[in-house]
Amino acid sequence: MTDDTTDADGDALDPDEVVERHENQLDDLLAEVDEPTPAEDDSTTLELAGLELSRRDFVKAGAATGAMAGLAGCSGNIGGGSNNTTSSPSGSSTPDHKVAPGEHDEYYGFWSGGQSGEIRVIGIPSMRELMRVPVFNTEAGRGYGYDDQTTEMLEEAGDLTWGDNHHPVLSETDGDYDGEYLWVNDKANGRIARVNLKYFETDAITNVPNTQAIHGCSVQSPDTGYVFGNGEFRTPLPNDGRDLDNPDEYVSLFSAIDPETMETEWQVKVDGNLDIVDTDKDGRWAISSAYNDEGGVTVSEMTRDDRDFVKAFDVPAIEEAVEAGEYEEVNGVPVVDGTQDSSLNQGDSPIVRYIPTPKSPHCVEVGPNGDYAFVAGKLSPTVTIIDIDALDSSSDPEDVVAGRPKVGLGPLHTTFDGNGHAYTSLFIDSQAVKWDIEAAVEAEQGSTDPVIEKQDVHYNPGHIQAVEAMTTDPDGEWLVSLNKLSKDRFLPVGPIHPDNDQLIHIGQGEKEMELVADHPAYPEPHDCVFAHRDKLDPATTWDKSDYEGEKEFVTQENSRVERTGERSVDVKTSSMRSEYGLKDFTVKEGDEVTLTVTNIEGVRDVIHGVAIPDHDVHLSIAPQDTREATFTADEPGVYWIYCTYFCSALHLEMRSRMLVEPRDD
Ligand code: RUQ
Ligand code: CUA
Repeated sequence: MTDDTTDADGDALDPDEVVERHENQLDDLLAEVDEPTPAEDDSTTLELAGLELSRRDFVKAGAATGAMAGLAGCSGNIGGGSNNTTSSPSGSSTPDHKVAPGEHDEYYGFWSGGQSGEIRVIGIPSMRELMRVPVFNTEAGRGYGYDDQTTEMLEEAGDLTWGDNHHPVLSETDGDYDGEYLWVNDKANGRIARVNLKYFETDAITNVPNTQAIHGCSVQSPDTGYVFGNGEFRTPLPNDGRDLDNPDEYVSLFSAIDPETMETEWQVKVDGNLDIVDTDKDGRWAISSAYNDEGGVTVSEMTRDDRDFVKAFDVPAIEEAVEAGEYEEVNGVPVVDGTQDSSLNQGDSPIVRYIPTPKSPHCVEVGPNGDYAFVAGKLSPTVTIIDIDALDSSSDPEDVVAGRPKVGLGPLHTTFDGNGHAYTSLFIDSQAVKWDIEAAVEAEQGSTDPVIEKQDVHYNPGHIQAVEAMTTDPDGEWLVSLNKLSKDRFLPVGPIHPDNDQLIHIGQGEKEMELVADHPAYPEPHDCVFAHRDKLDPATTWDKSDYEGEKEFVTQENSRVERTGERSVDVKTSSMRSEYGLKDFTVKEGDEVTLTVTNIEGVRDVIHGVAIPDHDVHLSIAPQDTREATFTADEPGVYWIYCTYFCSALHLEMRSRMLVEPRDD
């Protein structure tokens, strides 16, 4: 079957042309379907009869009927090859993803919240949202950005009110999740944050020097040696007003961050815009997808050439260069030159290997056994398979490409079931495609033979993740497709529609893919990562030794008011059911008040809150935790302090008073 996305040599055509052609085909088809024509086949008519004919449904209709799929011609694979089937439940019973009331999910899912700047914790397979962890945003429900500690952390990280978080990654020990930490990038502001999974709280945010947009984020396997961040936007180095309109001098930076201190240890400047990064399972190579090796600043400049280059960073070689002083220091960080012309990239052991891919690919994921990295084509309907061992042994960059199967239109992200299959999201086809990795390595480049099956999803998908797919031993039972470009699948709620996460059953990779659940999601559920529940051990109360020396543990007995200056006062109080240690306290008009509150409850579950009307104060305090808020008492009067959690039958009576005396001087 002829393909409309490549020329005779298998090279991708101009991307605009491909997309435009595809859209036109869809439009033509919709027009045809709008005018009912006599069916050649009764079952086709029945299939189509109940459909609301919108673009979102259309892909489903096309895939469900061979005749329509043939017309669509939008994928070389739909209805095209004997081994390419579109999954249909065909009488199989729907796998049960329901989790009974009171039962727990098997997996924690950590969703990056996109523009919301938060992390969401979602149970799999139920898809129930369990918790939201504010990261780059503020969130009154958890007092995040209201208590002193989190406010200072946000201020020190740039004093910004939001982030665009894309890629959550979990800490590893021996290549498996150890349940300690999660890191996530802020694409909008070049930051990386860490969430402590003992408390499900953000405990550090670092503003990575010299970068404007951290896009890819990954940990160095197998033991979280570094957290890597891909600087996507090219800027002058340093970006201090020099080279404003001289894009030849712009660079993007690959950054290595110490997971404990969150300091940036070193950076490597490279050609092109860095996209996503993953590491091999030994931590030797960090592999980044990239686009715009042209160094352009407009779309046409960025897509001028047929090729872009994946960057494979040889981590020990870069460490040696840093050790040997082969860097320039910029804003306190050693920056090693990894551009193609760098002296460090000549010879047989370059610090960064440049591997050609079709232009403007997207994303890279390393498979579970660490043999291959997979780079989705985005504009090309292929996935480039990189042989990681060959990075070391071959001097010809073309040799490291182990395969390039043709999987469908708009491939963006790939995930794994641990049984030799890859699953790739197809943005334009609105499908998840399952294909055989070894078959793809053995097949000719551009072959569709490795494709096993396609599953329709609704809306255009972005990330796709199977359970524990990023470990060395994926579980492969469930897969989530995170869809983009929300349209109209749920009750309309105004012009901005809910996004959509879809749960697909894949068995251990031996089953046909089956869509089992649809869930609306708040914009934007960008990416997710799953850990089996046995790998996490969250605390049920705070361990006060974790903040000893930083914050006081205030008991009922030592609740007190201490004047610390002419215009400053410390107020320290406990909280328990159903009273505060201080029934009231007096300060003076204009005082800066630092209020410290400890929740002295010894049992789990009992949270207390502290709200002071008109002072923008809210603390949310778990058992055995202490929180502080600093504010100015600028209006004389009586202010009722109340608890914001309904903690007992006497919750409404759980109160204290702040008495603000007029200042006469
Ligand atoms: S990558 S566009 Cu997650 Cu597809 Cu940021
Ligand atoms: Cu404490 Cu309500």
